[in-house]
Amino acid sequence: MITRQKRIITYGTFDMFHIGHLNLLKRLKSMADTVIVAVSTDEFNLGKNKKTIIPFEQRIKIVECIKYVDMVIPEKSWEQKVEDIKKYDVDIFAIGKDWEGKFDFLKEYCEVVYLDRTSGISSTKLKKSLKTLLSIPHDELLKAFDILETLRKDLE
Ligand code: C2G
Repeated sequence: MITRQKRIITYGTFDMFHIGHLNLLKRLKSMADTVIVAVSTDEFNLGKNKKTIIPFEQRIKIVECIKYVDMVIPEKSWEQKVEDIKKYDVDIFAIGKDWEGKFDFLKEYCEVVYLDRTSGISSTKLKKSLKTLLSIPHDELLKAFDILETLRKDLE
């Protein structure tokens, strides 16, 4: 008896793609045969009050190239999830636990799973570190690099 392929969908910004995103997508692939990822457009992110560093066209290309991902679509609105689940015949909706409970209304259409997040990393944290680094005056950074270079040479 041929069992139908199981299909799972998730939604996200995937800005500054990092190990937290990769762990989630890898987990999805272990849960289903087909992994569909809806990547938030820049316009949709403005509605989430999320300013992305990497533009949508690049974010969706990066996600598309992840070996665990079978298909990518744009996430343009909060309302599209029900339509997507029907259109792509989805069995499971999955997303990180930071959204726990927010999408229970989808249980009417498919299984809803909230997955553990990867601790210690987030696009917000990466942006903050980048901002701190960029706020250091240029000459101070050069001084720091000189010191590091001297230390490196001493250790040779
Ligand atoms: N994630 C994770 N561990 C992290 C960071 C993120 O597991 N350290 C997961 C999130 O829980 C989410 C996915 O990676 O399931 C994408 O994270 P974001 O890009 O931050 O997604 P978000 O902006 O929250 O968009 O309609 C739903 C929204 O579009 C979700």
